[in-house]
Amino acid sequence: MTKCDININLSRVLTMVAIIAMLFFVKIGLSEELKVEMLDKSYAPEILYSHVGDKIIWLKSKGHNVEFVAGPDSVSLPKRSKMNKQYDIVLEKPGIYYYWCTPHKGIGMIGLIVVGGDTSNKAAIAEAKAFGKSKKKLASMLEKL
Ligand SMILES: [Cu+2]
Repeated sequence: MTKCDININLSRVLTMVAIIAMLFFVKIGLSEELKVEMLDKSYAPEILYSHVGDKIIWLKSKGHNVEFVAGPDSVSLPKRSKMNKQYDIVLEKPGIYYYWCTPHKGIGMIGLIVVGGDTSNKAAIAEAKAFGKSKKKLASMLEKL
């Protein structure tokens, strides 16, 4: 093996390392942290737009939680959160996700998350369960998408 061959191999290895490092940073750079507040009887924002892979955080608030009701086809919905606790999730499948606050689901404390700009399951979400005041509210929120 000549000195020249070794140099070529080394430069290939360095190129590969550089590409892997770039992919790693691009992946990290694209995922954001998005925060949702749980106010008196509503979430803020009520409609959240996220990228695939963003971390979504509901900030700790007394008397509220997050319970997913519907999402894109065949997705397994995140577990219901504990009352009075911060809740973090990452959604990997594009589409609309619909959730409510368990004790306030009948008085309009509902939320939507649109992941990856995909609203193709809007009709299915419109058919999902909604109680009391939340029925009208869900319909009007879906109109805004
Ligand atoms: Cu609540």
